[in-house]
Amino acid sequence: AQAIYLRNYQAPEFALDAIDLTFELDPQATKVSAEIQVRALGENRCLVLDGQDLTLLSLAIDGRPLDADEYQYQNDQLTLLNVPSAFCLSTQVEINPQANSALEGLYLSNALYCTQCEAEGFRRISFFLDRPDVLSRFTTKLIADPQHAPILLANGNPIAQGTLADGRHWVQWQDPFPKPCYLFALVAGDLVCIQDTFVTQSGRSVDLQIWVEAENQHKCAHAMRSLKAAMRWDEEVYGREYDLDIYMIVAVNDFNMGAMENKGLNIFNSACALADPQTTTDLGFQRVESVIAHEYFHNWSGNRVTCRDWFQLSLKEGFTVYRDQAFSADMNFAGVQRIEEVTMLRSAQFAEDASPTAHPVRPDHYMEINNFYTLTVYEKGAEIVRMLANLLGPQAFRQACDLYFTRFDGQAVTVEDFVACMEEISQRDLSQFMRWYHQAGTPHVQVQGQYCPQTASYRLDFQQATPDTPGQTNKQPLLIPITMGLLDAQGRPLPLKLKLASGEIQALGLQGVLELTQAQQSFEFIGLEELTEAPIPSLLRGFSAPVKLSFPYTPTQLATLMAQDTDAFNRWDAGQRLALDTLMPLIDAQVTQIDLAQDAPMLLEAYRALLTEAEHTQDQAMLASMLRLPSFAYLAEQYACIPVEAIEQVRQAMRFALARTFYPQWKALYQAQISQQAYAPEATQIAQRSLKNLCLDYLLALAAVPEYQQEVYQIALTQWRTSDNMTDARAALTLLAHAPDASWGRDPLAEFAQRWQQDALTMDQWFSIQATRPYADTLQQVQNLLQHPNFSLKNPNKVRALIGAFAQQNPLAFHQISGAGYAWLADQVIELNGFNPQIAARLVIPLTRWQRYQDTRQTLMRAQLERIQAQANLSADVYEIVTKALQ
Ligand code: HT7
Ligand code: ZN
Repeated sequence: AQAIYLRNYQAPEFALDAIDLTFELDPQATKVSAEIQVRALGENRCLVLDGQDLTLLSLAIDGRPLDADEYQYQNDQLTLLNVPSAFCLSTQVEINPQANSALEGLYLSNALYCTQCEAEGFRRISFFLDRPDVLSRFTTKLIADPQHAPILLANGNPIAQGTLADGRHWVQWQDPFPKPCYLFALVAGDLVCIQDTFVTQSGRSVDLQIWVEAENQHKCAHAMRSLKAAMRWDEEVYGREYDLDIYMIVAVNDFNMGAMENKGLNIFNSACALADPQTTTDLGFQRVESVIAHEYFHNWSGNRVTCRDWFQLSLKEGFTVYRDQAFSADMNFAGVQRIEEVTMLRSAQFAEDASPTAHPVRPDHYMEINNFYTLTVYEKGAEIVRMLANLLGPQAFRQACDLYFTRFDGQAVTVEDFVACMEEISQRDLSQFMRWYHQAGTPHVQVQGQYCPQTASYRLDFQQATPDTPGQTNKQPLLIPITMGLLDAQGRPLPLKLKLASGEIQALGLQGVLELTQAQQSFEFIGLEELTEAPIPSLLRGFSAPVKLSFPYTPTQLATLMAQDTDAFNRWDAGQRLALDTLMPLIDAQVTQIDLAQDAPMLLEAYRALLTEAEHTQDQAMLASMLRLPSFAYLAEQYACIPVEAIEQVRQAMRFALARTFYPQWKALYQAQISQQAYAPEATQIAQRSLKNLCLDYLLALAAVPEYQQEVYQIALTQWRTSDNMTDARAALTLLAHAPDASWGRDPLAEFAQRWQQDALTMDQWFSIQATRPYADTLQQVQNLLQHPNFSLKNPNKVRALIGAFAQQNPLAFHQISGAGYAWLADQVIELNGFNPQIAARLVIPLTRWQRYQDTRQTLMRAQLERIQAQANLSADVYEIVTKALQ
C-alpha cells in the first residue's frame, strides 16, 4: 500500500453533477446501474473512476456502449479514455452483499441490506469519484422482493413507488442536496418503525422515523426523545434547522463503528440507538443520547458543509464532537460531563499521542484512512474547537460558526476555512493556533510560582514543550489558553490584577485566561497585600487546554483546592493529583498493604471530609467522581515504563484500605442512595446510582475479609436479584463476578445468560464482564467464550465486547508475563484481518504500545507484531498500524 500525502492534493478535474442509481437487490448478485452526469472542468479528457470488487456488466457514454479499447478496469480504477466534455455515463455492475464481511459498501446484516460508505465504501457499490470534494445530486431506486425486503429506504424524500411485472416492488428516493458519495445510504429489509414529528423553528413539520427489527421496537423511545432534544438544541444554540421533510434512523446489528450520518438516513450500530431500562445501563442511555445528537449535528457540520479531503476529517468530527459534548453538558450535569470527557482524553488520547501511531489532528499522510478515525482526530479535535470557542467567547464563536455555515454551505472545505471564520469575526491572528492541527503529541506545561511578600506580588513561570513524535521533531510553542484563578490559604478567591509588559495593570476579576505563546513565559499578579503566605493557583480550570500541566502543589494546597475551588473540574482534579501523589510512591515501592494514617494521611483526611459531607450533598454525581480513585489507565499514563502489577496491586490495596477504614460510612451512604422511584435515565437518578454503585464497589473490596464477607456478598446479591434496571444489576453482577472467590459470580452469570440469551446487545455485556475479571486465568475463560454459541467473530460488537475488553481493560490478564495474552490477541487479529480489516486494525492497537512496558514484555509484544506483519495477504489497514509500531 502507498501513502497518500496532503501536499499532493489536487482539485477534481471532472464534476459529477448528478447520479441516478438503480439497485436490483439480491443477496449474492445485486445489480447496480448508474447514470452519471459528467462535466469536464479543464482540458483533461481521461476520466479515472474508483471501483473496488465490482463485476463490470456494461458501460456506455450517452447511450453508446463502449468498446474494449475505450476503457480499462484494473487496480481498483476504471479509466475512460477520450471522453467528451459533458456526457452521461451509464455503468452497470454486479456486487455480492452476502460475501461482504468487511462491512464497507453494501452488505447484509442478518437479513438486512445496508451500506457504509464513509470513508471509501461507495467505490465498492458503483464506479465513481469516491472523494469528499465531488458533490452530486443523488436519485436512488431500490427494487427488491417484497417478502424479504418490504421496506426500501435511501437518502432524501420518497418520490415514486410501484410493482414490477415479476412481483418485485420498488421505491425511488431523491435527495435534493448535493452531497459527496460517502453520505450515500440505502437500507432494505423487514423493519418496523416508530414515528414522531418535529416542527422546526420556521414552522416546517419533519417526519421522524426510527427503523428497527420488530423485536426491538420497545427500545426506541430514548433515541426518539434524544433526537428531538438534539434538533431543538441545534436550533437554539447554533440557529441550525433541519432541511429535509424526513429524518430516518435505522439500527443494525453489524456495524464497524458507532453510527453514520448519511443524509436523511442515519445508520446506527444498534448499541448506539437501542435502549431500555431492563437491558441498558445509564452509560448506555447517555451514549445513545450523545451519538444520536452527534449524527444529527453532522447534518450541518459535515453534510451541508463537508470536508475537501480526508485529511480534514477533524473539521467535521472534532467540531461535531465539540457540539455533542456541549449538548450533553446541557442535558446532564455539566461538571461531571467535563470530568468524564477529560478522564477519557487523559487516559486514552494522551496514550495514543505518545505512541507509534501518534498523528496530528490533521494528519499529513496516511495509507488507510480508516485508521485515522481516532481519539486524536475526534477528541483532541474537539478540544481544539473548545479552545477556539473559549478564546473568542460565546457570542463571537457563534457568529463565526454562522459565518462558516453560511459561507461554505454546499461546499467541501478545509480546517483553514474554519479557522479563517474565527479570525475574521474575532479580528485575531490565529496562525500560531493552527499548530494545534499540525503538531502531534501532548504538550507539557511546567509551572512554578514565586510569591514575594515585599512587593505583595505573585509570579507564575510557565514552560511549555511538546515531545517528539514519529516523523516530527523540534515542535514549536503553541498558543495555550490557561484559565485560572488564585486562592488564599483559606481557599477564598482573590481578585486578579495582572501586570502587563507595558507596566499597565489589567484587572481580570476572579478568573482570567493566560495565553501562553512562548516556550517560557511569566505572568505577574500584584496587589496581594492581604496575604500572609503564597496564594494557591488554580490552573487549567475546566481543562482549558489538552496539555499535561504540572505545578509543585503541597498536599495541603491540594486539599484546599479540593474543598474550596470555585471550579468543579479543578476541585476534582486536585483530588486526582492528591491521589496520584499518594499512590505513585507506593507503586514505586511495590507495597502490598497500605496503612492510611502512615502512607496516605492527606488522602485519608480528604476522604474523611468528603464522606462527612456526603449526607448533606446535593451533588451525588460530583461526589461519586471525587470519591473514585484514578483508573489503572490514568495511573499507567504517568509512567514511561508501566509497572502493571504494582499499579494494580496498589490500587487494590488503597481501595481495600479506604473500604475498611470507612466501612460504616460506605454502607450508610450506599443505603441512603437506595431509591423506590421507578427507573428513569435522567440526570439526578443517574447521579444517585453512580454514587450508590461506587459505595458498593468499596464494600466489595472487602470480599475476602472473613468479618465482612457474608455481609457484602449479601448486599451485592440482593442488588443483583432485586434491581429493576441494568445499571444496578450490572454493577452488582460485575462485582460478584470479579470477586476473588469465583463461585460468587457463577450463578448470577448463569442467570444473566439464561435471561438474555436471545438479546444480542445484552449478551455483549455478559461477555465484557467476564473478559475483564482481573486475574490471569481469565485468558482461559475468554478462549472458551470464543466458542460460545452467542459469540461471533463476524460481529464487531461481540469482538469489542470480548476481545477488545480483554486487551484494553484487563491489564493483569492481557499483560501476563508468559506473553499468552499477546499471542492470543495476535491470533484474533490475524483471523479478523482475513474478513474485516478495519476491526482487525483497531484490535491490534494494544500491542503497538510495547514501548511502555518492561523488556520481557517488549520482546513478547514485538514478536507478535512481527508474526502479524509476516502474514501473507495482510490488509493495508493492519499493515499500516503494525509497520508504524515496529519502526
Ligand atoms: N462519520 C462516521 C464515521 C464512520 C465510519 C468511518 C469508517 C468506517 C466506518 C464508519 N462508520 C462510521 C461516524 C461519526 O463520526 O459520526
Ligand atoms: Zn462524527
